[in-house]
Amino acid sequence: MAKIISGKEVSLAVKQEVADEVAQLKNEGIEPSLAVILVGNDPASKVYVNNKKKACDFCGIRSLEFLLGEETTQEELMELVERLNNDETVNGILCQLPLPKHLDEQAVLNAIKPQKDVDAFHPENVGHIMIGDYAMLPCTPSGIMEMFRYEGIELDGKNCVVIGRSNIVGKPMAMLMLKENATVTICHSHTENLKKIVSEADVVVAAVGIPKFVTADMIKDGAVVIDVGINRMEDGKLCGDVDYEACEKKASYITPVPGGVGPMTIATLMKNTVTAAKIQNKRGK
Ligand code: L34
Repeated sequence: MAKIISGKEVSLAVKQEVADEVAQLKNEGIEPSLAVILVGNDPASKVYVNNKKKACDFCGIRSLEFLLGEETTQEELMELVERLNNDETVNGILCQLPLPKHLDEQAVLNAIKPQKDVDAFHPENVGHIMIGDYAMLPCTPSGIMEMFRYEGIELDGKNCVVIGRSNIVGKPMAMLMLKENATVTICHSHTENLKKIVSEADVVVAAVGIPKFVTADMIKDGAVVIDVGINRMEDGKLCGDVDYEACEKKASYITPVPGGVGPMTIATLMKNTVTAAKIQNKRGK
């Protein structure tokens, strides 16, 4: 039986710390603020953006929401980003992904001022992460590292396997675990012998976007299993990339969906917003 790593519990601890720091900053006349841009009507994105707003309220961070129609043009979106870049009262800018198909995602991410890039998706920030010298980290991988720290899970020398190679999760996740001296393997849709590779892992991070992709026969006894997937099933229920019921019997630690990695993504965003506010007010890194 695995120990369940509760994203609710860990994220609450992180958000509490952030709230304390925000209170202190406000005493010094600094009010951290986050602008979130949502384009279109994706129902999942709406839920996530709403959860971000709630977390801002909890932490005392000022939040601005820009809800733009599905038919928004690239030019309009770029203009909004530019306006927020130049607005000194805005510390963090996040454009919720995915964007509608007609919009160029990378162009938008490239336009966000690196100092305000609380997702750490701008090429300049991605570069900092490659080198291992950074102020802000992408929210999901960073939230997962926070879970490891909270539970005292040591990565040094461990065999870590990331399934998925996205710029948002897979690639940065691998870099962060590498920095902790893990031996990291990234698997993806073209990987041969994926099952064998995963079955040798001490830590598995699943970020593929396929319900129950990771089955119990792929998991080593005592492995740590982190589930990044949030798949919406026909019955409206959420399902991760891991066959939770079966893997839970073999793993030493496992994250649930919902209530696992998702809330951590949001807690880390709060942390990054405060970091951005401090940098912009010249209060250290
Ligand atoms: N720019 N786009 C940008 N930054 C991000 O960091 C994200 N991500 C991913 C999608 N697009 C993004 C998020 O915010 C995924 N993500 C995210 C955020 C919050 C939650 C899940 C994913 C979340 O709140 N999850 C809840 C369940 C919510 C529900 O009911 O659907 C949970 O307990 O997992």
